[in-house]
Amino acid sequence: MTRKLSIIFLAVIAVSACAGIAGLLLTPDEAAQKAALQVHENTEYVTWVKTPEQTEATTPPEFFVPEPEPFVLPEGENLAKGKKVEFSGFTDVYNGRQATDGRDRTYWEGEAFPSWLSVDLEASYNISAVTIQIPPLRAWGARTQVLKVSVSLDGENWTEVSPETAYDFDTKTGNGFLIEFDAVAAQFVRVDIASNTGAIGGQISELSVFE
Ligand SMILES: [Ca+2]
Repeated sequence: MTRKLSIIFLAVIAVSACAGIAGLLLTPDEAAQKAALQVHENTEYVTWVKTPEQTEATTPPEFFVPEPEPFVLPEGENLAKGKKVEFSGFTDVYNGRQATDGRDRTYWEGEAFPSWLSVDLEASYNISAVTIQIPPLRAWGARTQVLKVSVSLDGENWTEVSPETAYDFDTKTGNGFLIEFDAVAAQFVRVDIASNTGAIGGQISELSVFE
């Protein structure tokens, strides 16, 4: 390499180094502006929007999802809690036993319509109310179940105490219903579900029975 070429080469290196150092010495604002300009050069159709001034995080009203309302059980002992059940069938792991386990997030789901589930109270009681719940969770969208309630002393001969009715389950109203009727002696309580807009079968997370 000739002396002249060596000088030119060293000059190029020096200029490049100075440019690099100048880039490193940009203030944060200058660096951000430079980065934005580079993006702008590479994206012809980008629309730049200035972010609004705000002092705290905000959520648009249409994005707000209210907390589920708690479902309040009647006073008194739930005679069905922990008691044996029989049922028409079940889906996946959603066995009927989960309808009387005392936990409102575990549930029974029938595999087809009509679905039915009954509980044996193990003794006769003068009962006057049942509650039917599904899990009180946001993920459970609103649904309508058409169902009726019957009672029995022997598990074979049934008396209807609440006629077939459409119940609109919604987390806004606790995802549960209290069904009251004239007091009647019964050892068995059965729920027949004719349809459910939210699943392929009936769904109950807790069937509770009260005197
Ligand atoms: Ca349960």
